[in-house]
Amino acid sequence: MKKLLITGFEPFLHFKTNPTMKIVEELNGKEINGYHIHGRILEVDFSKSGKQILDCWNEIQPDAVISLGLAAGRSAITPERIAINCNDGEQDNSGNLPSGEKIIEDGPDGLFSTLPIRSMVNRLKEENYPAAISNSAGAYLCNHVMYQILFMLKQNELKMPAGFIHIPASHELAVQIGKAPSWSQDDLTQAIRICIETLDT
Ligand code: PCA
Repeated sequence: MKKLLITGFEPFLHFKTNPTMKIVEELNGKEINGYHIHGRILEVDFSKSGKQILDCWNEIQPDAVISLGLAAGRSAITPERIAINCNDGEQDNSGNLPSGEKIIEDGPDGLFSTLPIRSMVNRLKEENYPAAISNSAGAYLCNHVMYQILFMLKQNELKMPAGFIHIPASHELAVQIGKAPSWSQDDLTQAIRICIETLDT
């Protein structure tokens, strides 16, 4: 059976929970669309998360990689189109405060997702889940891990579906932060299940 590495992130900034963790916990060990799911949680730390996702890849030797991140304020599931070679944003959980440095000194400016992002969005909409392709994953940790995994795959000429999907806040998180569009945790998980079902289509 093929293997899918799916990653989520721990809570960060002022968000006391991260709904990506619950999705990963829920899907870990399941079999979907011919993939056995291996779930892992990454730290929100510029000095650690890149190595963590590459270590997970080495340990599991997956056939596909989907990383998940919270984009509080977005109202739809948004597969990301591209990762950029840049670290920027607010302090991470360890106090690192990047200011536009390159992730890989001589790496390409951008690396495109190899997930079937258009099919994912179409399938989600067919099932009445709001979805759209996003043209920017930002420059924070989500972009960072997306760039790290895509760079490693490109360097090693490994062809497999890999990329990143941002998700809206859960209701639980929206109650905490206020004024954010939110989805039920079950709908978030179901939407990611649909994305997995879209792999290889
Ligand atoms: N979202 C952040 C980092 C962790 C997460 O879940 C981001 O969009 O970069």
